[in-house]
Amino acid sequence: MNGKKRAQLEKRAQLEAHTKDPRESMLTTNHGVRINDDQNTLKVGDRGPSLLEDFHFREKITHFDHERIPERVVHARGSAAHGVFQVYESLARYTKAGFLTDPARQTPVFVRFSTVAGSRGSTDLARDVRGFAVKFYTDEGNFDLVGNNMPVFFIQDALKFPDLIHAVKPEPHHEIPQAASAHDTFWDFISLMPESMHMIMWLMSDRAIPRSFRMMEGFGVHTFRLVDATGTSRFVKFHWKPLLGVHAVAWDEAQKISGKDPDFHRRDLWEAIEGGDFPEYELGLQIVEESDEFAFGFDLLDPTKLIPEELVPVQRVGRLTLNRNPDNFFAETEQVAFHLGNVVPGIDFSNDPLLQGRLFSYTDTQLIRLGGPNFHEIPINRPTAATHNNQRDGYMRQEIDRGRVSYQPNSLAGNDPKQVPEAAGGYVTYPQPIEGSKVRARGAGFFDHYSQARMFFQSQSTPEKQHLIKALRFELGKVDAAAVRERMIHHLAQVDAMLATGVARGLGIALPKKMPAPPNLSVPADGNLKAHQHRQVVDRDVVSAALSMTSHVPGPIATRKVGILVAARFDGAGVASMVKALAGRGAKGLLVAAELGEITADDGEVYLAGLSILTAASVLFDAVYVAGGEAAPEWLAEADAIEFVRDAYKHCKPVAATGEGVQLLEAARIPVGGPDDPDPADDATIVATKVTRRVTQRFTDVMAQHRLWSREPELHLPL
Ligand code: HDD
Repeated sequence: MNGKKRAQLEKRAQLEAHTKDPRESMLTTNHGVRINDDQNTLKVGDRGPSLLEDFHFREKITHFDHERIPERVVHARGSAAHGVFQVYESLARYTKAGFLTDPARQTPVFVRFSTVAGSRGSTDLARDVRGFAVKFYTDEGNFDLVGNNMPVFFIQDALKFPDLIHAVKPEPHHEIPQAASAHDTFWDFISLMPESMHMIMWLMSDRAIPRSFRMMEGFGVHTFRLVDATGTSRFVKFHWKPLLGVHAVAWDEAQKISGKDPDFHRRDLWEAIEGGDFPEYELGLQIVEESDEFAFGFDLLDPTKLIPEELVPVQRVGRLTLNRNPDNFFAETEQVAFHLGNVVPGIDFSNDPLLQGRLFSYTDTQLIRLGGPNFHEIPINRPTAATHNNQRDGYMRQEIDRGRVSYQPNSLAGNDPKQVPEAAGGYVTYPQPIEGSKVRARGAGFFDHYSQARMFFQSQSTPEKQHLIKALRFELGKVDAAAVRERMIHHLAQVDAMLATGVARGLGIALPKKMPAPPNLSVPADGNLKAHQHRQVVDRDVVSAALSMTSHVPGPIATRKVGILVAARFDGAGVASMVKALAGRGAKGLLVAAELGEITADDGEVYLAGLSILTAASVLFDAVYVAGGEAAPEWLAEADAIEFVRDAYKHCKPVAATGEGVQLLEAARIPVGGPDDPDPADDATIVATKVTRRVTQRFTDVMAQHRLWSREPELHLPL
């Protein structure tokens, strides 16, 4: 939060306190009795003992003892924000949903981002899938789009979800490790689940360590249906495209951020919204006509497959803006209850077996988590659309239902509330014709587990491939069971030879000459696994540019943070013009000094250093600038300062230094470049004797590339 905004908020709070009815400031029990002493329990004499009749003490402690509710079994760690959604133009050609057909309508939303595996208090920077759950409070009822930041999932059938989660959660005997998939039970399970391979590619990629919730894509994952006013249904995949581009941090950085600021993503979201930098995403649709259901080499119902954007383009149809932080974390972020079954007329389900299973799980989980069937009455879950029905009672019922009639049909209350005809907005399920035998089986098109994994890997840029290989080396390197590691290498060899070789080499495993077929525990309906297993759904060398983060428009540098190292008597004019240039492009320069507090520049100007080399590290910034000044060489004796710039360089961030500040880069053995180097993609640092327009221009231009991944040393893998 900037100083001005904070001052405004404090002033508002003071004003509110001043204008409040004095009775509202009185401390009371939950039953309204005014409390005279909240410092001492009731005792016999001032040295006790305490008395059981102290109703104020008993009430306060009892409430405190019951303050916690069970955390979510998955996605426990979350951060959320309020906002609005508005469609650009009517989508009546696809759907009758009011919020998608009326461009004048602003639909309120509540969005919760999360990690999957960790507990409520775990680090934001775990390598993990991020939840991206959106509740639209539409005029026709709540619609929940409960997605992730990856477009596919680990498993094809919801029956396997508890197994997946048991495997990834901390191991049950010693509850280790927290918020990490790098352990035996996760990889044991995965090595026996070939259907996970595509998702594993995503999880091992940098998508699993986003720079910010504001800079990651979202996906509804499953194929859904849109139904128009004539009753025509089309298949749809939902996407969210962030306007700030799609960005990640480096794995080494993620691990360090987890120590320096485990709330990094939560803080980033909160501060951006407080500062008026509202995160924005466009809603994207991939529409597939019913007649094209079988036009793809894979099954649209298989949640381990995506539809390449090159085959079906993503149409950007509306904008989501997050513009308000929650007032209370527990009341809103913790108590919000999402459910895929919350749909509105015009949106319907497909038969994806994962989706179908989820339709059961979400309400079920809210019942235990929120303690009863009335969680829809909690303010954050309450629809803005009116509700009337004959459901009654239950724990914590808020509504005072009137009258004696709570059944339908009835004549005593005029048959109220009445069923609603479709023409008046009644929800009618799409009448999909179905025929078949009852079987425990999967569609024949579900059995190619490697082609899209390969497509993903081969679509990555060289640095992204390297990161993926290193991530697998890291994760499998933490696995003790040798057989599990080897089994994974067999799978990776089905995906891509370079990938398998690269990982095997890091693990010190020789690639076996003959790869045994990886295990496949699921069997197709016809029982003939072989017939389906190696069917290529995507040509061997197909790439989809959209899968690489580097192919996305990088987005502006607005809201990016630059750590400016300053020592006593620093180059005031230089720092001022650097901060101004950054502000000109919406970025923020923040002073980091040896100690917190006032620091005087060489021109006598006094600045406030809000961060010190002890409280900040370069992993918390997007770029680094070392200011000149006569005391700048004092940084050379400071190991933390050397690490500050060395890490920034290692994490491929833009680094600049001027005047005496350059000495720190030299001491850190960082290659230095000049502001006049012709190639803006140059991976060297920017150094100059003083800050000029050319320096600030060059620095902000390099920042616009966000990361100079080309700076990374290559793995040099043989094929
Ligand atoms: Fe789930 C929470 C996303 C498969 C069962 N899930 C949950 C949340 C997200 C997702 C974003 C957090 C919602 C929030 O912020 O409160 N889940 C997914 C996606 C999946 C998926 C994108 C696959 C495409 N989930 C999945 C399956 C099952 C569940 C197959 C069970 C059969 N998920 C749950 C749950 C949770 C949940 C246990 C825990 C807390 C909650 O629902 O409200 O019901």
